[in-house]
Amino acid sequence: WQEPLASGAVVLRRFVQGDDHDLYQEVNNIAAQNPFIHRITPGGFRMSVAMTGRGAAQWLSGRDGYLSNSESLPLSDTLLAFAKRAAIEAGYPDFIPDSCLINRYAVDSKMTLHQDKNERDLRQPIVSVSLGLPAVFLFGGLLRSDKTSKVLLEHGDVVVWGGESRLCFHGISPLKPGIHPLTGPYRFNITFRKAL
Ligand code: MD5
Ligand code: FE
Repeated sequence: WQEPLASGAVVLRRFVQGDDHDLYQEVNNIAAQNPFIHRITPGGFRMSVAMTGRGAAQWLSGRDGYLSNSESLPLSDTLLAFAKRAAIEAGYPDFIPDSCLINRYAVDSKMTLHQDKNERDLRQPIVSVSLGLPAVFLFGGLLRSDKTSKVLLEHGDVVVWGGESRLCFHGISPLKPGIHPLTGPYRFNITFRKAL
């Protein structure tokens, strides 16, 4: 089912359905090639979220910024097809991602309020897939000081962030402990992006 969150942002509840095992396998395939790391923020703090990725998002392996397409490995057909299907469902039929970023949250991992604006064309949406343990998503406005609303994101939920919502401040509250049948003690979030 679709829930409009804001102008340009749509939650596709449980859109993953029976594809959850395949998507989780894709996460593990990517992590086998490019292990999860905890990045250090520009301010010198180790992030509680561990990250990996594929495509232009392989910047995670160390250096800053996105890789060019010629330096990066392509997304698998499974991932590409899934991301495009979600984008179409949300009204973005022209979305062709070139990268996916994968966030792994363990108990107490969180993401503080931020904007995603490293991508070249901010008119392109971001497709975000939640797997495993649930998390409280904090959805703000265009100013850091705008008040935030809370949205529970559960296993299989997909959110497509486009239009006016693309530059909204957002974050994730500290993950509560739990064990999920597919992912164990973790929440994974896959974001599909057109970075270049
Ligand atoms: C997560 N990841 O659950 C989130 C899901 C990230 C990140 O925030 O940067 O890796 S993506 C949420 C998102 C993306 C783009 C715009 C907006 C939210 N928004 O306007 O609220 O790990
Ligand atoms: Fe973000």
